[in-house]
Amino acid sequence: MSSENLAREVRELCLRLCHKHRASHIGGAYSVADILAVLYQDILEFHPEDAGWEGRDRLFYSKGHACTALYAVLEKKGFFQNLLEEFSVDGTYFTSHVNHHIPGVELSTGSLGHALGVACGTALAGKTLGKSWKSFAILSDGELDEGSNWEAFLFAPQQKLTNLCAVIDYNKIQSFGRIAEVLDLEPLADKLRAFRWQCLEVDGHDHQALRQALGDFKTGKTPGPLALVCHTIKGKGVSFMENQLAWHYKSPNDAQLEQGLKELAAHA
Ligand SMILES: Cc1ncc(C[n+]2csc(CCOP(=O)(O)OP(=O)(O)O)c2C)c(N)n1
Ligand SMILES: [Mg+2]
Repeated sequence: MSSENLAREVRELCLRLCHKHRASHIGGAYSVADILAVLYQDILEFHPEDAGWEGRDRLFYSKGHACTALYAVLEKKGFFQNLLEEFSVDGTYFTSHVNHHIPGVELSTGSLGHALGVACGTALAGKTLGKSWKSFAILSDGELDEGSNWEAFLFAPQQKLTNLCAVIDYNKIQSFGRIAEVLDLEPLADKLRAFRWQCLEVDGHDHQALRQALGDFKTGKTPGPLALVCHTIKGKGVSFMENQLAWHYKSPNDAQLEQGLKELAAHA
């Protein structure tokens, strides 16, 4: 399957999950869907039947509120089944913020600002032990308001973590407004470079650009610590959700489900 098709299937499943279980955060799931699809289709090494395989690349998904996108891609890649039935149901592990009891999930997240520090520690362990696997963290832009991220941004170059990549889903919207209005991050790339990171900027919905940048990191052509700033659109893929703050919270009703599925299918 192509990463483009995987991303479309992930978006369809996110929509069904949020509709069926009255769940939130589809906007942030849609901004990161292409990033996850490229990573899981073309970049990361893993074995779904042996999720804890020692040689796997480690992906730490910091924006745990947008759990549907990660759960959907893991199910599509064969880590588990029955997500649509079990999501957010009492007694299952499919909590509505990311849960590490689920096969393929490295770290429980939802309290923002934690995954980059853990990814740093894991990268340091891998480097110390001479392992070839890589450590990735996926961050949202609003969560960069958390100071813990900036401690990790300081730490990684000091430790020469060439095996660490921070992927930033820069969708320009957080929970109560636009990033530029709530707490501006600009000039983000310059800040990261001043912290002595390699920093690349890409269109986070352009699969070829994502594949190139992430592939060069994975093969060692672009050594880390690498910050990949992905310019994205919150709600990308369904017209009435795009760039709309309300879709941080809303769950689709029956008519919105139908309309969304129609729009996603049109891109097949
Ligand atoms: C430590 C912490 N503070 C506050 C929240 C509440 N919260 C949930 S999502 C969110 C921000 C969402 O915006 P962003 O981080 O940009 O995520 P995305 O746009 O990718 O959905 C906040 C503040 C939280 N989850 N964790
Ligand atoms: Mg955001």
